[in-house]
Amino acid sequence: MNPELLSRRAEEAGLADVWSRVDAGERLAFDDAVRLFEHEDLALVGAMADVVRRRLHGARAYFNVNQHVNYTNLCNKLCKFCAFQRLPGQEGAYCMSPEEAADEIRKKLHEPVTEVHMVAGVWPKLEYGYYLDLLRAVKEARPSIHVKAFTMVEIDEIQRVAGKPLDEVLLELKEAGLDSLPGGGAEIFADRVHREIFPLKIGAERWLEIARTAHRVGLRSNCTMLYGHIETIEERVDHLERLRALQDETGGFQTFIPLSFHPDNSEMSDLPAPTAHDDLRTIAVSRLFLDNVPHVKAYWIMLGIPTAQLALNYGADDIDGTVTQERIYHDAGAQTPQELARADLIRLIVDAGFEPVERDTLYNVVKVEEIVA
Ligand code: V47
Repeated sequence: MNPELLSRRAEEAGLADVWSRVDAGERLAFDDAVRLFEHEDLALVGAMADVVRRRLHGARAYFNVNQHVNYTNLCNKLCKFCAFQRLPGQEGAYCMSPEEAADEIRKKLHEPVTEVHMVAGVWPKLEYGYYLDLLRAVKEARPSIHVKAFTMVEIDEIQRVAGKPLDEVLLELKEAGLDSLPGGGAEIFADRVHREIFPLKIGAERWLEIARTAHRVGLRSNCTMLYGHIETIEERVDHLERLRALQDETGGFQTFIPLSFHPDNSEMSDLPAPTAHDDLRTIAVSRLFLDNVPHVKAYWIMLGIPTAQLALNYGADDIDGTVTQERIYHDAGAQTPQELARADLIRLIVDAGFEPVERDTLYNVVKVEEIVA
């Protein structure tokens, strides 16, 4: 939308004050974000986010060539939203040995994979040495791979079994091959939601403390928000505000990934999944509010390909990667394929009108694709 039209539309919609802050590159307040979430004109909110997205990244849309290794689905946290967790003896329960995880990496040696995304359930019987061996085995199988592993929730557990100070544990994991951390496990920071749907898992303070310490020892991470279940709009904005405050302090978050709740096969399967409308709005408001986080990811696995493509016009600049072997969302009913080829990712970005840029995990450019009309 051209700036004059946008300005006029914002005026008519009662959002002139918010638009003037966006236009001037000023920070939005809590109430601004609530108003954007509640405003009926989604296209207008999206157009504002698109201005910010293009200011930061032009027409570039990032992707990477990655693979997922979910090393175990054993978990004692019993989060109500999760369809992936199993207890020992339950059908489908598994735990990979470090060598089995490394086999998953070896299976893809013929493909130009640059990152492994390795997350799993929390299982207290796994010893500290298991996690170190897991990292070493994966790195040995493919020394050039970037290992993005362990959410803050897993790090909390790893520190518990290590019995050492957090910074020491993070440095030892780094030494064993950990390169950065994914953004999961944050869910919604509000205590009310924590108590209600994931009471056994770490809460906001601990999640933020681990992220702060990881950033301090030189590990970058992502950050997430699981939305579309029982949280209120104010609780979403509170979550975004706490992430923004930590980012002001450390600058260690690379990408924000809004995670759209998938209810199937979970204890909350009676709830409807968020609509595409809500997905696009959440991406747009996140882009506008998180002024200090460089990237916003539209994770195609959970949004579906059409919504992920549209999201590139609503503030997102990244669609994640080829993925291969994702299990958390597919157990929760995701209908998307389990992997996309590099060429498919490029095609879907070009079809959406953007310029595909293959990145590594730290957003160094691997390759800018020639766009063939
Ligand atoms: O922490 C679990 C969420 C997260 C469900 O950092 C669910 O690049 C929706 O964090 N419906 C793990 N969400 C995934 C994650 C992630 C994904 C892609 C990229 C990155 C990154 C991180 O998935 C969990 C939890 O918040 N989750 N179950 C569900 N039924």
